[in-house]
Amino acid sequence: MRNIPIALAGGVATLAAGAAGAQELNLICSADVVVCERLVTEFEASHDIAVNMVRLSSGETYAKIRAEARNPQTDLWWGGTGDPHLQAAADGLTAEYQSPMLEELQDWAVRQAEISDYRTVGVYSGALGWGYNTEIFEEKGLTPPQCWADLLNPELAGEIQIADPNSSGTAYTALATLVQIMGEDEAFEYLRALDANVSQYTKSGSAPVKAAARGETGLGIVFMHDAVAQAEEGFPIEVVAPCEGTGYEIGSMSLIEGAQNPDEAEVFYDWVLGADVQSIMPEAGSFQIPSNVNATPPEAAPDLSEITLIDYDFAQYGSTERRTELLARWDDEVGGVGVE
Ligand code: S7P
Repeated sequence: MRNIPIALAGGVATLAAGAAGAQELNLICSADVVVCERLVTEFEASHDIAVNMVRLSSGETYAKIRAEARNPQTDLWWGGTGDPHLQAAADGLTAEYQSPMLEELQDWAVRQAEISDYRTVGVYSGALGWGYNTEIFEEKGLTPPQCWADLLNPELAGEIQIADPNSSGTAYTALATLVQIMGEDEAFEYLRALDANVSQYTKSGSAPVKAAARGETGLGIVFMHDAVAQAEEGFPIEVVAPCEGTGYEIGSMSLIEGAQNPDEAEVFYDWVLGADVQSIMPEAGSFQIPSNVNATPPEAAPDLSEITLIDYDFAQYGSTERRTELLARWDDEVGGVGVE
């Protein structure tokens, strides 16, 4: 990983920066920081390209790329939920690219490319649900919720965390999922009622279940694979797929329009779609379903064929109009100040 220059009194020091003129890549990674760092390490070990990586949540990345549209500082955006990638594509913020690796990908990953005119592509998939701390629930005599409706139980007051959908792709997926299951007005009525049980709207999507794992809250609404990651680490977390059905993500990747290092970005893009690379993700605590048909899905990954999945409308909920409208309504009617 290339180190960033640090401003010091009297000058600028650079810690172990790459040689002048060396190839480099500016990457934003929107998945868990552990897998982001693992990918960078593997890539740098096999390529002569230094990677400057920043981990940002999906909604934050969209906002940054949009703000930098006239002078892009990012070359490639890997991971994070598909909706903001689709919005960036529709806004012309990401570049068209048809990777030779497309022929190795699952249909859902290719469809993500097709609906964006090849300005994004699917890299993994996973369903939304929650994880709860079995010890806290037992100690307090709480009934483990199995359905979205159960989360409104008054006995769960202050026990639930979910992220802020402005910064977090996970929380936006939850918002869009509830709208698709219940209808828009009913979903906002539900979210206002849920607010009574929510102790905190976090900035990052997986933070709620990390807090539940450490006993800071009872339950976190997250992608099920992020709850699995905590259970695999040995924390007392039980993973739930909501009984009414649930939404899912197609985690995506996009090249930035006007990138300073487009060739290096394409090298990483093709490499990270490879079966071998996708198969190492579980070693870094990442339990999504990989998009390469030849990659080995993690044994601990939730089995999507056993979960009632809604027919998530990615084109509609990834569109600028719908995403902007839903986020504005969430700000008006539910609110929340992002922390962490
Ligand atoms: O941790 C993996 C993961 O859940 O993180 C991504 C998530 O959207 C990033 O976090 P935010 O909710 O904070 O945006 C998912 O794409 C991925 O599966």
